[in-house]
Amino acid sequence: MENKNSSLYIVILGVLALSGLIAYVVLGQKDVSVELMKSYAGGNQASVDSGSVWAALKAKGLQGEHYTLNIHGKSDSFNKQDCTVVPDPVTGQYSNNIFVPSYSSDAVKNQIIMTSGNAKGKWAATAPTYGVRDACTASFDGDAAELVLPPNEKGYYVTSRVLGKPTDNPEITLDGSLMWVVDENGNDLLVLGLVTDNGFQTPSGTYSRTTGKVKAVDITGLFEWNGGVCYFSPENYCYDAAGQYTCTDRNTCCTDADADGVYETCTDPTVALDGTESCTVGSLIPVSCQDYVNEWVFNIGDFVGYMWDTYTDGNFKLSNIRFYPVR
Ligand SMILES: [Ca+2]
Ligand SMILES: [Ca+2]
Repeated sequence: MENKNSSLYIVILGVLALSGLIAYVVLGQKDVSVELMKSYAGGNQASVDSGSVWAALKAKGLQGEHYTLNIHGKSDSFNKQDCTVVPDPVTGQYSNNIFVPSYSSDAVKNQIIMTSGNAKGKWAATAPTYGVRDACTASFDGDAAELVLPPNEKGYYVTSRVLGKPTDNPEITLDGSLMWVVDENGNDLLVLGLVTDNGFQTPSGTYSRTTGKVKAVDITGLFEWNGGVCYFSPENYCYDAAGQYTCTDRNTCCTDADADGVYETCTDPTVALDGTESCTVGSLIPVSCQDYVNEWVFNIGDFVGYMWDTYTDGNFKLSNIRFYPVR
């Protein structure tokens, strides 16, 4: 979330400009209403049936509102000045370009961190602006690239197309992992052990430039998360559309040693023979636990970090990734 070079003035100007512009400029590529089916396999926030969205998008020639991310493959002689991202002073918009090496070496991890959150949450209420905050992976500037994706309640349908000359069989592998799951009070539920990660629908995928016409492929599964999360505040996570409570309650022993409202550690309580729970360290705190099946990964916390380890080969030049908001 670093925004190293912008002054407060630019931020304020950007926010004002953006409220109007986002819808018309970034998302302004004609509206296509994508009809969605929901699957009720589990969790309170039913996952999207990718198949029906895909079919509807294909029928429309993959037009429709979306955000674009271009991942460019570059050689070592790439101009490192392009790593610094400054929002447009007039529109407040950020770029949509990220730079990775055309050929990955095993020595350097080239990572793209994507941040977003639950659409009902506190972080979402800050109206985060889509775009790249750090354009380069570690090969070029020593640390990960960063992208911010505005929260959307039903998530996004995500596609990828690998472009460029097919001669050398360019390809990119994306390997996803969860980085942090922070609640509205700043507790990192992942660090506190309150996240049980069963993995992504598609943990990793390799995408190649095929010969002939480039086809978009569905990569939504890279963002569909399976597992359980326990929350201190259940309101944004534990109620279905009909208002029914869908979480399971239990207790945990948590410590807030410096009394700043953020827990540093949580452990399981000790259970006596009569079922009474107690804590050797910390206080007994109730938590509400949700089981997710193929949930849009950014819905599981107020502020969530998800990362791609990227691996490229075959003189990789460009992958065009599109995030179509599901309505
Ligand atoms: Ca970087
Ligand atoms: Ca604390």
